[in-house]
Amino acid sequence: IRIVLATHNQHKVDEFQKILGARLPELEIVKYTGPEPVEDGVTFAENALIKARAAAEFTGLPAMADDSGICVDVLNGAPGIFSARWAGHGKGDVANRDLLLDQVADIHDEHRGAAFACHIAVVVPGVFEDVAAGLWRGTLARSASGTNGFGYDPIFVPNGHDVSAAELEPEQKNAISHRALAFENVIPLLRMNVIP
Ligand code: ITT
Repeated sequence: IRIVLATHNQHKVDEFQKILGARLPELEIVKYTGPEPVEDGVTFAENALIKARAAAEFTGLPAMADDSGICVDVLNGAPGIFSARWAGHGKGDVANRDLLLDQVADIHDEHRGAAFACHIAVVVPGVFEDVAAGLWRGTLARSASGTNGFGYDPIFVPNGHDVSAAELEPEQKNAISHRALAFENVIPLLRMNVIP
C-alpha cells in the first residue's frame, strides 16, 4: 500500500525508508511533492499533523509526516519546534548548532541535558489520524564532532555513550534514536489503520 511522506528533509526520507521500510515491507513510502502548508502549530504533534493532513488531502492517500527537533533543559525546551530555523530561516545546520553552543557556553556539564524529540503523524483522509512520539535523552557537547547523521547530531551526546550522535554508525543511531522510538510506536498505528 502506498503512503506519502510529507517532508523536504532527505535525511528523514532515508531513515523512514531504512527503518520503517524494513519493518513494514507492505508499505511503499513515496515522497510528497505537493503544496506546503503553513506550519503554525505550537507543538511537534500539531505541526506533524498539519503536514500530514495537507499531504493526505492533496493526494487522497494515507500520509505521514515527522516533526522533530532538539529540546534543551536549561533553555526550557528550546529550540524545540524552532530547531530547523533557530539561527534564522535558511541559515542551515551549522549556524543553528553554533548558536545553540554559544547559548549554553557558560552552562556546567551537569546542567547540559537535552533531548531529541520526534513526532510522527499518520493521517488517512476522512478516516483516521493519530501521532506517535519518541524521545532520546543526552547532553550537549562543548563542540561539534563527527560527520554522520545531520542537524544537531554532532553536538548531541546520547546517554550511555561518550561520542556524539554523528560519531555513531548510522545503524547504531537508527536502532536507538528518537525517530527509532517513534517508529516503534507508529508501527501498531499503521498495522491497525493503514495496512489492509
Ligand atoms: P520537514 O519539515 O520538511 O520534514 P525539516 O528539516 O524542516 O523538514 P523539522 O521542522 O521537523 O524538519 O525540523 C527538524 C530539525 O530538527 C532539523 O532541521 C534538524 O536540525 C533537527 N533534527 C531532527 N531530527 C534530527 C536528528 O535525527 N538528528 C539531528 N538533528 C535532527
